[in-house]
Amino acid sequence: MTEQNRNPGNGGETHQQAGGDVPVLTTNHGVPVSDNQNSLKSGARGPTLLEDFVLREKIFHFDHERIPERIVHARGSGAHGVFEATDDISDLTRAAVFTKGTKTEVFTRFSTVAGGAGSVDTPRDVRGFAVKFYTTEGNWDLVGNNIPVFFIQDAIKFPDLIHSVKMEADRAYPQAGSAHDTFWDWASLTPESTHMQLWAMSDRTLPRSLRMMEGFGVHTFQLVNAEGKSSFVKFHWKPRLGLQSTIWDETLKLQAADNDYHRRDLWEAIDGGDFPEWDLGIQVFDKAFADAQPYDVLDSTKLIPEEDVPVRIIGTMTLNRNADNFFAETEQVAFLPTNVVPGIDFSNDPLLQGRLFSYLDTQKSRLGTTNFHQIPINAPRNDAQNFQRDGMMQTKVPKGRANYEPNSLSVIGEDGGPRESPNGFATTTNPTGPDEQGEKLRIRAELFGDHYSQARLFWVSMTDNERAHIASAFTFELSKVGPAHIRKRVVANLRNVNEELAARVADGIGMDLPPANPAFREPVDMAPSPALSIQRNMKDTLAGRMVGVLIADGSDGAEIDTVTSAIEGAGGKVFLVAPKVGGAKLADGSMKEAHGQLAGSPSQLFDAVAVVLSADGARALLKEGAAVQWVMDAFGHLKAVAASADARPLLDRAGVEKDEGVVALDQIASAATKRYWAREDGVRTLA
Ligand code: HDD
Repeated sequence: MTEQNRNPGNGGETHQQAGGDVPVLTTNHGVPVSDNQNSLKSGARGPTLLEDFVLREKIFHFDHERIPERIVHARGSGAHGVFEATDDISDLTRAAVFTKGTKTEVFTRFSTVAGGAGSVDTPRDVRGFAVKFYTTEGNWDLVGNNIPVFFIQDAIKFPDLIHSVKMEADRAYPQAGSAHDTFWDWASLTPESTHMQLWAMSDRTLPRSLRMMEGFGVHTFQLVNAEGKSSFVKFHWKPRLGLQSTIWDETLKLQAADNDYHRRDLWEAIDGGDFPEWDLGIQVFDKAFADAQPYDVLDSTKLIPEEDVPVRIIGTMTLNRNADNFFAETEQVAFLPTNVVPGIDFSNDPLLQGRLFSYLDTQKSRLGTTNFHQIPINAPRNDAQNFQRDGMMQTKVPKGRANYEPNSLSVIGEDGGPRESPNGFATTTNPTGPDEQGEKLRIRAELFGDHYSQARLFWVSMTDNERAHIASAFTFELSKVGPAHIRKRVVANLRNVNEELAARVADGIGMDLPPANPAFREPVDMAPSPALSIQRNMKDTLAGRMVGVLIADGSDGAEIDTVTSAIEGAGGKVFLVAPKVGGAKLADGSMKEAHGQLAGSPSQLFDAVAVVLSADGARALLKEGAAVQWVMDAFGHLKAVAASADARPLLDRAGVEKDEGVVALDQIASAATKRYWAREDGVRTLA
């Protein structure tokens, strides 16, 4: 316990003094500090003295607190957890992390891509999904996204993509979104980005929660078994809470209501013991399968439909502990796609190959030292042993003279240092075959020239509502693009994906349909893949969801209790909202404390709402814009609205029409698990 002490010599200010078990405050060099609040002066009103090392160290350290933020994925949230291997795949890989029953510590960081570290959580953007597995054979980093494909096929294009999507170079806006000239200029000139454009304009980039999104390793990797046999593999993370996204208007309002919406949601879930879980799945295939597809499996703008190669679940990740310190862990964690372990290997995907260089380089510049692997969050749990030495901020003290290999000093009794292992990582013989080796050319393989087939696949795999959202998203983004020739090029490109999509967008932005962009390679039609739809993969559940309950003076306590127990009984959480933060005076005169005040707790923060009001309470709230908006938005955002009979006037004022999602209070638990898609306007069935 800290004992507070008023220092009479300094205006009675508060000083905290060590005593009992409270540690003594020291400088970075361990010197005890007697006064942390007053700099050393020459007389009470005199100048501050240069010899004040306590002041200088404190301010110097502060001045250096920031490190360069990540050039992409700067804004992120991380958590610790555990991965448990649940299936025997020793026929496919010798990786120890996959030995059935093995539990491996992990650290996972989710991120947006384009915005800076201080930007918001809910722009329309791809989300990073990076997992560091601290395996017994070293760290394996699976550095993926929540979308299974990427904008480009070759890493040499990455700086162009990122320059175009980040804030524009002269004006430094927009901070975190793609709805601006430079991104669409670049994208419209890069047909290979079309498939990912559709994903980016879909609800995938508006996740309801980080806990409700899939993750993908994106590239084709290889698994290698103990006999050296390799198989191609794609990695998938499947959230136990199902997929869920927000709709656009809801997303915009969420941004206004809470810049930290996703960060807070993840933190609070873990803090409250509601640990998010994902199953890890693999799609395994061989060269014969790869050769038979109308796309190249080494092309990161393509996916493999789950209907063609089912996802086999091989383990589960549970995030069960928040970071102790954001900077030390979430900011300093350094992911490296080069971190693979024996039994996992790369493929010749040119995007992956380029990443292998980029991340090591970036971590050295970001963290300032070649010894960044010694920072606790990055350090392998099986202790690194080699002859790499010295460098800035070396924290280890290697012993002995032998810092080279081969050496023979151990024979004379001195430690000769670590030795190679026959079981160590060995690059597998490349199963893509000798035809991949050859002349040195700046070239891409033939099938990489198909830019539209999978964009078509994505479009036909969506529900009617999802397609409407994609068309609206293109329309919105292009409405923010100034030069007409860029808008035209995007639409010309979309004609190769789907004529109706192109027509809807052209109509949305008020443009005549331009001629189609010539396709480099004629697209083919693939069978729809229901696995790509969020709406089809949502779970009717209240687990991980929160219901906002609006109460006011005069509300019936019994009704509030009924609603609360129904929601909690179904695994959901209740958030009581009242006009005053102190709560509401219920019908029986008792006070009911609220979790939040109406103006600060708009309904976009919740998955469904209940309105528990007396006739007087409802009448009073008719005059409150925030209350009317609260109900109107919940209905407009396709959420269940449950209400007491006396609350009906408020629902009427908010334009709530009767449908199956508008229910009596006792129906809340089952109604709240769904979204009511039929309420959406402008949804057409696929032509
Ligand atoms: Fe990347 C960070 C994911 C292509 C270069 N990337 C970064 C992070 C994720 C991804 C999740 C944040 C990791 C964290 O939380 O710290 N990146 C991807 C995926 C890609 C991809 C799924 C394609 C399939 N990236 C990619 C390419 C390059 C980079 C082609 C460069 C050639 N990425 C970087 C980087 C970053 C990064 C500049 C910035 C900060 C960092 O590495 O640690 O090196």
